[in-house]
Amino acid sequence: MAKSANPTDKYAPDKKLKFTFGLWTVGNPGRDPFGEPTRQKPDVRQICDILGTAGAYGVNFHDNDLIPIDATPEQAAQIKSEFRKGLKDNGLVVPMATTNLFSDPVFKDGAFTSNNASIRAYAIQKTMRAMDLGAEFGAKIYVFWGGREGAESDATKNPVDAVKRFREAIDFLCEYNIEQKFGYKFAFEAKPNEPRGHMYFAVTGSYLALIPTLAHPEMCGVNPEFAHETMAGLNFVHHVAQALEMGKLFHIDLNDQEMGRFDEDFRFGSTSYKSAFFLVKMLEDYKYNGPRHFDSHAYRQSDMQDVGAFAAGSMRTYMILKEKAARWNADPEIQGLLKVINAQDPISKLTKNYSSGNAKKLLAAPLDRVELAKARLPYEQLDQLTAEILFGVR
Ligand code: GCO
Ligand code: MN
Ligand code: MN
Repeated sequence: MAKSANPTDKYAPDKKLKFTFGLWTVGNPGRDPFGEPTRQKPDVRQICDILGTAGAYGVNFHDNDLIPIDATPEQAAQIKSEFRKGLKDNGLVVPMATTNLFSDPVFKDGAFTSNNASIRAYAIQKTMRAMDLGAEFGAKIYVFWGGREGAESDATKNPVDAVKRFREAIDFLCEYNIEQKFGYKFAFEAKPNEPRGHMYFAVTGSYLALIPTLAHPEMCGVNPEFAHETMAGLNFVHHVAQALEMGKLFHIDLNDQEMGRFDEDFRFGSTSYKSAFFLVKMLEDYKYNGPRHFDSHAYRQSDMQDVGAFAAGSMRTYMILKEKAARWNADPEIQGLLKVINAQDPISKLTKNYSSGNAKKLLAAPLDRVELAKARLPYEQLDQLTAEILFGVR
């Protein structure tokens, strides 16, 4: 068995938090659109060993991360048995699986939303087979990232048809899930662009709006990714908040990203300290119980030893931010300020539920806007205290 992380370290990864990585994340060989790989791609066994050593809980995969698209049945069986052994030896589980519907040329214009009906059928068939594969390894969450579901020009595809085609595919696959008794929960992952010029379902909210229109809304939720809303200059924490409040946060992709740049997929917490802090605080405050998946990769300059540091660092940063969040919640000065800014008034009971009596009382209430505007909002003080906790001086 691989050497495990130091258990006396208070920032050692906590298995209860279900930290996971994808085969494609730790296995990323450092290729980018402008350059060839900078490190040798590790095999599944090596990936399991790296993650076991770092103290991860699990590992996820796309069908073709595990089994190359053109593998023979014998090769597939061989890889599966190596992977199974790697998982066992490192105490790793597979909580999530997904389909690669973006790498092969057949998907150059999309999968479920392709204009070509045979390609749409192939995409659904490929997903069914990938669901079988995920189930073989015990996955209970199935992610749908619409990698090529989009367009460069709206002359090429009808965006209303795209929504209808996507829904048809998901409704079909939900029935397959039920019939096969896989027990998957489906988690949709939004992204505004890359690799397409414009991607359908650009933000998490797009999927939250689609879900109630599906045949099995209870089976479907979201998998928001830190980098994706951030790329578009949006506040990721707010998107996660809405999913969480709706009971639809089934999975989360943690990484980092600077606004307005290419799809960086940086190590979690490597650049946006404050957003990462508020994200961790929210996940912990609201007792998010799903996997915390790091969908990121090491810098292109890293060697395999540094990839190990990347994996360990991702989890360690989460543990540190979790501790900072607890410190924030326990800070008497911060708590005092929170009381001041969240002014309470018994009159707010009136708007909890509508009745004509309450409406009458509210209309007659003596609410003086000039007086109300005088209430203190010491937000500078509160934000500075937050910064000091993050800077490690409080
Ligand atoms: C991206 C995406 C992908 C998906 C993954 C799961 O990097 O743009 O986030 O990494 O999460 O393909 O389907
Ligand atoms: Mn991404
Ligand atoms: Mn992702």
